[in-house]
Amino acid sequence: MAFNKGFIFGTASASYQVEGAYNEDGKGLSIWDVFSRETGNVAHGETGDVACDHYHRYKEDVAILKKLGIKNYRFSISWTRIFPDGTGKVNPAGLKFYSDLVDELLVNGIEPYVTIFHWDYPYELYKKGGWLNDDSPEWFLEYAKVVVDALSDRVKNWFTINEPQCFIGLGFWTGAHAPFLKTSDRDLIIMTRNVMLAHGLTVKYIRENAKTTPKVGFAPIGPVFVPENDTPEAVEAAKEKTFKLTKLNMFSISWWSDPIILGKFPEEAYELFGDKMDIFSEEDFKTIAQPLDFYASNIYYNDFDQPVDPMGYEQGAYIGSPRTANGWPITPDVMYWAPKFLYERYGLPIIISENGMAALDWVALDGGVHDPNRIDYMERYLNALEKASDEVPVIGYFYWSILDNYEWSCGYDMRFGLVFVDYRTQERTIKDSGYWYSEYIKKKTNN
Ligand code: GCO
Repeated sequence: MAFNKGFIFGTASASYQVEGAYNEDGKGLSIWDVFSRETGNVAHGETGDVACDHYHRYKEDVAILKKLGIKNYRFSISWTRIFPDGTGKVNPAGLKFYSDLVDELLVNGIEPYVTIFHWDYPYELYKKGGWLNDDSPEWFLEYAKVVVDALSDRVKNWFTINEPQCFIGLGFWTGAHAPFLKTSDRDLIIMTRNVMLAHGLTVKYIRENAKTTPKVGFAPIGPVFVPENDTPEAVEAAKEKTFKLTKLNMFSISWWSDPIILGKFPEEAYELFGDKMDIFSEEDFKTIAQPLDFYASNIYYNDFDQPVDPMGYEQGAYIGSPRTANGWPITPDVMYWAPKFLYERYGLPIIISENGMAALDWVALDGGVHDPNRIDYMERYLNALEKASDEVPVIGYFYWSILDNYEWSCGYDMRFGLVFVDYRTQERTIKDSGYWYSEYIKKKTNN
């Protein structure tokens, strides 16, 4: 059992969650800047105004990556740093920040992996209808072009969008994330189309215009079912449940990934939503289904049939079951089954673009941050991934996240980092898990 040679070990982050400097150097407002501060949306009313102050401290943060020997870093670009109004006039200072960050990474021997959009949608465009507006794919392309033109001489690896499941599903379906809305099926389907077109147009642009040969994909989530036992029947049943649409499910894998990779929706989409699906033309699918270099997936735990059990335990939990600080079940087997199922369906090399856990970490009397639970979590998930990589091509793993950061509507309570951040002073302390991951990478890349 071993990861392939050249396996990509990295960590991930996202602009709104770490950067802060929300209104500096010409940056415009995103929907997170605006809606996080409205009463009742986010725990303790916290915002990303300052976050980890990464905008000013990126050199220190890159130095930490280097010290830990983490040679791949996934981060996202804040659209409104580049286009304060979403389209129109470019803000050179915003572009310079990312160009400097890329340089800093490269000088330190760290490969940049750029996510073009990780949820911080421009407020000015939201006011024009956002993803509901049929101009929205072109707005996205206008933004993506500027990013690609400026960075693709140095950046080779691209994720167009992060988790459409969440920025549409949580943003407009369950109402748990900005802009905290619950919209109609019709609107959700229109938004789906525009997001997919934005992705497709951007992939095409990158392929045709990047200054170095690019590797392109996107980063959906993977709510995967795990077989109840080892029999072929159980494996088949789990696979079927993983990809089957039984209702309008904004979190589904097949709803988003089938059109993007296979060029069509699963049959059930047409049975379930009838003529609401007519907005998709043959031409659309040609734009949407651009060839990709990998299938990335953010994976934290497997899906369960029973969302809430009679005792009120959600998602497969039972009395005293292992859970992370935000209540997510710890299910390492998903790291074995997900790559297998996803590879079988989509036929692309697999990257785990996020995996990690929240814990209630603190700085101990001896000045360290001791998080044996996270080390155990990582070891279990990585073992399962390594086992999968013997059977299907798995090419990378990004731990979420390098720093503790702003966990969206949970505010700062949930600490996912390999590095502890004291938000009062911005002091960083590498956790035991950070040192552990460093040793792990060394060991596994020397194999
Ligand atoms: C996501 C996002 C990250 C989260 C992380 C932990 O996957 O939800 O990409 O921004 O912070 O997943 O919830």
